[in-house]
Amino acid sequence: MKLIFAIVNKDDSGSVSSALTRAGFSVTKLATTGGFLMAGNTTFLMGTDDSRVDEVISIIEQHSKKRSQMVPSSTYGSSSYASFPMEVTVGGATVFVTDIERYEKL
Ligand code: 2BA
Repeated sequence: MKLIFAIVNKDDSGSVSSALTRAGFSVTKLATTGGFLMAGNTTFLMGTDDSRVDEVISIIEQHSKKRSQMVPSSTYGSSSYASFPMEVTVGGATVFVTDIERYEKL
């Protein structure tokens, strides 16, 4: 069994959540904040069989869009007084898959 953490843009979270639920996965959504942009995103927590991990990743991929976002260059630690907006690409999704040692529903 695997535990999947998937960080997605909050604008995609409704669509990702519905698609995963429709496909029969149990999902927990956490409201999280990215350390770089300090913007809200959503982290999904899912426990599933090893054989279904690729299916989860494929669903998340289908429903997570890449976005360009402008950030002040001071976010990069610039020492200049002037702050120039710079473009970063966010998403589609960042996914971590870990082994579950023990799983209980009590
Ligand atoms: P944030 O940390 O707010 O990062 C938003 C986007 O800013 C990132 O998009 C990336 O394009 C850019 N970025 C992040 N750190 C940077 C840096 N030190 N220098 C330059 N650009 C940087 P994504 O890579 O798609 O990440 C989206 C969100 O996923 C992140 O939000 C963070 O919440 C999470 N995330 C991404 N990689 C992670 C990791 N290795 N561990 C934990 N969380 C991660």
